[in-house]
Amino acid sequence: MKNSKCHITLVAAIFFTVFTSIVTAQNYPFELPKLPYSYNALEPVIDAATMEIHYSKHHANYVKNLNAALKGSKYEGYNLEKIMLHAGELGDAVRNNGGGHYNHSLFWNILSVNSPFNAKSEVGKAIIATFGSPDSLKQLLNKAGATRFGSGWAWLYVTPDKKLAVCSSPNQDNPIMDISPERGIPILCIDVWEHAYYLKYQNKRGDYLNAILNAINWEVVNKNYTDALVSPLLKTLHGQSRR
Ligand code: MN3
Repeated sequence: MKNSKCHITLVAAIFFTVFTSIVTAQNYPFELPKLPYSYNALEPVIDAATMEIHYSKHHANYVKNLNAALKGSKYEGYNLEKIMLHAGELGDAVRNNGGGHYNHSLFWNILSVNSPFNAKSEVGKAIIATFGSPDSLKQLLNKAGATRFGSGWAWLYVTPDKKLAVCSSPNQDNPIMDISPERGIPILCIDVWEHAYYLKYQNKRGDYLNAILNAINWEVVNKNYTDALVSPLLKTLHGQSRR
């Protein structure tokens, strides 16, 4: 029993280790990644109907529209990382759908109702050192999401000088993009588009934020954090943001 549990944990760790690089290294034609759990896995925080529509319609459309926008263009050979680093020059269709694909791929992977905050993990220690406590971080993320007018995202990201920071972005923008005023590698994101919560929470974005901030997969966020610290992308962002 102990061995099989250990085996499952190891397989999960390998899966998540390769997630970030797999997504940003993807090339045209882009593909919808497999959802890492069933549609009802996050209930009662996210209902199965919302999850199914969000993943199989919204995310699938970003992938489809990204491929359509790139087809035959001189950017067809760009991987997802390069698309985001040059989002400002590739046109709105590539920027919005490329961001939509990356953001949702990250979002599905950082959610879980069964992976509590661990103060002894690397990201746990960094969060306590930076924000004081996980609750203080949740308040900042809640505020970032609640005050983003219209559609967008709230982010926890690693800055080019390896610090943790919180911001929000409009539409499908993210901190990797050259057009973002805040630059860094995202390690946790919350979708605050109405399509992410309206069926269950209607206009109560604050209730959705309170609920989903207690459904974070902290094991994955820790992995994203330690990966980001040694990622070549962080050096690229450091160079770009100093220009
Ligand atoms: Mn969405």
